[in-house]
Amino acid sequence: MTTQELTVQIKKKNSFLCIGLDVDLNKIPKHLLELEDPIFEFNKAIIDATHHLCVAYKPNTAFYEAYGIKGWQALEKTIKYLNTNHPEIFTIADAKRGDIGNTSTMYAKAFLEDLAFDSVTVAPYMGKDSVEPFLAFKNKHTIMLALTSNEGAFDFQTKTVEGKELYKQVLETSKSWKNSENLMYVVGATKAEYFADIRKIIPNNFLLVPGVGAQGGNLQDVCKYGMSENVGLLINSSRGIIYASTEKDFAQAAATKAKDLQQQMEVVLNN
Ligand code: OMP
Repeated sequence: MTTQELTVQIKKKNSFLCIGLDVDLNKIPKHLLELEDPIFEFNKAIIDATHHLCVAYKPNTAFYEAYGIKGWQALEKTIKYLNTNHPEIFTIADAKRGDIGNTSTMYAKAFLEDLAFDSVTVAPYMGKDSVEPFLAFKNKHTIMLALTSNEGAFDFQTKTVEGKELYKQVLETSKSWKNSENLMYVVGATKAEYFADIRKIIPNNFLLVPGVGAQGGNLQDVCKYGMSENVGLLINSSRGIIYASTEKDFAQAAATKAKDLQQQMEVVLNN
């Protein structure tokens, strides 16, 4: 999917919501555990109830890898379900990969070719040759960590290196990489005060913004400082939406939470 197509979907749905599919078998409704594939059944019910309210889904691969082969199969079924029934929805494999080029190529194939996600999250620590293999995929996107939502972001990302904060070096340096038009960046919603500075460096790239909901980030502040001309934001909430209820009404409860965020986004878009 191209970023232009993504922006069209955002305007059509009045939403730039991304729903995180971080499935934890200890948190999903108990009646699903009796089914053959509880993870997929949970995702399918959430997708069926919320697809009209969001433009993206983001399964974090940790929540699938933790369950071994069954988890990976559930991830495969989930992405196939999305690509078959909702091809207009942007999909993110939140895997935070990155390695020497030869290995990164295989990671990129796994997520962008075999599983056929639209994008994958990548850590920038190993530099240009670890990220460019992901960028080589046409109409696919590499979402690179810039300023993350957690406390540990202050350990390295905001430290000054050669006169500039490290996350700013990451943004600036990556602009010169081959196929850098395929880059998006992760910026945490918990760091809204940084968005204005970030937009000075990358005015138009899409930003994946996790941290709204369970981590306490503020949607309005992110929009005020982070929105670009083409909207340029995908705001993610995982636990805040998918675990709204642990009873049989879980999918409906998730839809109610998603609608609440979508309506706030609609107000922002109409202003
Ligand atoms: P909730 O806090 O439940 O909404 O989940 C947030 C999701 O976004 C999880 O899958 C995290 O791993 C992911 N995430 C962050 O929370 N912070 C970041 O800085 C980056 C990510 C991410 O790359 O998506």
